[in-house]
This record gives sequence, C-alpha cells and structure tokens, in this order.
Amino acid sequence: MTQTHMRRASTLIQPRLAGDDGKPRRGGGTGPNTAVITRTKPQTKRPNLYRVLLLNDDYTPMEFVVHILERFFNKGRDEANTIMLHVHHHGVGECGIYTYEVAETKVTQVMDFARKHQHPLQCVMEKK
Ligand code: TYC
Repeated sequence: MTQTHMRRASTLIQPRLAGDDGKPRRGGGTGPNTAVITRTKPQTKRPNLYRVLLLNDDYTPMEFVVHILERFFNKGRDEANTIMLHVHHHGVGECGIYTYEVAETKVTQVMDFARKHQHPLQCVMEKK
C-alpha cells in the first residue's frame, strides 16, 4: 500500500515535560530553556593577609619570647632567637603572615599565654 499524502504536522503529538510550554526555544528545541551563564574569569581570589607582630617591653624574659616563637609560630630555636633579638633591638618584629582568622588566633594564644605567666608581652596583627 502506497502513502498518497503527507501527514499534517499539527496532528503530531509530542509529550511535554514540566517547564515545556511547547514554544520553540533558542537552540531549536521546544524544551525548557536550560541556558547557563558561562564563567569567563577564574573565580580564585587571593585572601587578605595579616602580619603578626611582637612588641618589645622591658620585663618579659628573652627565653619566654623564644618559647612563644617556637610554640605558636613553629620557629626553630635559632630563628626564634633571631626574631626575639630583632624585637629587643628594634621594638617590633614579625612572627608570621596569615589569613585573618589564623592571625587572630595566634594573637589570642600569645596574649593568653603571656597573661597566664604574668608577663606584659604584647602581640598585635596588622593588614599587609
Ligand atoms: N626586652 C626584653 C628583655 O630585655 C626581651 C623581649 C624581647 C621582650 C622581645 C619582648 O617581644 C619581646 N628582657
């Protein structure tokens, strides 16, 4: 048997999924618009960094400061001694550079430890 006429398009039945109103969409289909925004910039951002500083005073024992640098800033004995002497001679010195929350934690740890041992040692942070 031979087909003698074309079937009218309007008689075709297309099942629809949710979000499909049957109208043609960009890209040619009739389904829901699934366009996404293309990222053009890498989304990596450098964090703000903070220096943690020790301040000199006349009373905190040198050995206590060296211990602080070993314990909270992971310095070896020689580097800890060098930093302590730098603070002793120049009034201020850098213990390390950290993101905000890490720097804040170091400052709190040092201040709590110094207070516990009744030393006036001061530790501060400053934005780089
Ligand atoms: N100046 C102190 C002393 O002579 C030693 C010291 C060094 C104190 C560093 C604090 O951050 C400091 N005993």
